[in-house]
Parts: sequence; structure tokens; C-alpha cells
Amino acid sequence: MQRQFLWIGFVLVSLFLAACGGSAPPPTPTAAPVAAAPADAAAVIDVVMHDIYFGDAPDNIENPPVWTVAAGAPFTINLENKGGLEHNWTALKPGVEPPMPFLPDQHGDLVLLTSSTVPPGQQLSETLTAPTEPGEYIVICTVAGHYPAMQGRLVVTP
Ligand SMILES: [Cu+2]
Repeated sequence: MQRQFLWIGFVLVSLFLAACGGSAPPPTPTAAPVAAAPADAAAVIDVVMHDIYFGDAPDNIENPPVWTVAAGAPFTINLENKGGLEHNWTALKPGVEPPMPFLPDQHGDLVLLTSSTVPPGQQLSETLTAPTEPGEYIVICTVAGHYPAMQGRLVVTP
């Protein structure tokens, strides 16, 4: 009989301790979610150049490669020329229908933003500033005769 009381007392004390003594520290407040930058607007874009197309396949006309940057922000462009000709990466002003052939000497006023021309087999990186107006811009290589085979799109996100 006495052992039963001891046992009940033990259970009651255990329950009391579990309820009161086992108090966990208050939950730490979680940080408020931070507004994320647009998922695919990059501060760095990689551009591979071949004779005569951007990217991995000579299908720029049907399937132009797309690079995405944030409006008005500086971005790094890494250019890698894997071809035997010189190439560049040039975004044209909005609404421009690129003439064929595109002749840099005659059509320079259509250019919005351009990289340096990369000699065959070389790489370079430079910093450009994205257009301030969101939208889609046609990108071409302005070396005479490379457009329309060599083209892409620059998407500028707000
Ligand atoms: Cu080119």
C-alpha cells in the first residue's frame, strides 16, 4: 500500500516537472521574408560565340539565346569566342528591325549597348549597364554578315 502511494507521488511530481520545469525557451522570431530579386535576372551573363552564332547551336534564328538582366543595373558580361572570326555582343534600340546586312559603319545609330569585339579564340569580361527600360531587346553580332545567323535576346526585368 505504501509503495503504491510512493508510486503515485512519483508520477504526480514527474507530471508537475514536465509541465512546469520543462518549459522550452520562447521560439526565436523568424526573419521576415526578404523580397527576392527576380529569379533569373543575373548580375553576370555568359556569352559563348562561334562562327557564326551565339551559344551552343547554330539555331539562333529559330531559337535565339536569351540573357536576362535587371533594368538599369550594371552587369558583368563574360564573352568567350570559340570561333575563328571576331565577334561582338550588341543590343539594339527598342523596336529596331535590324537591317540585312547590318553594317556597323552605316547602322551605328541603331546600337543601344555593345561589348568590345572579341578576337578569335579569346575571352574577355567587361561591365555594362542594362537599359533602364524593361523589355526585350534584339542582340546581334554587328560584324558584317553575322546577323541574322548570330542573334539573341536581352530581357530586361523591372
Ligand atoms: Cu560575329
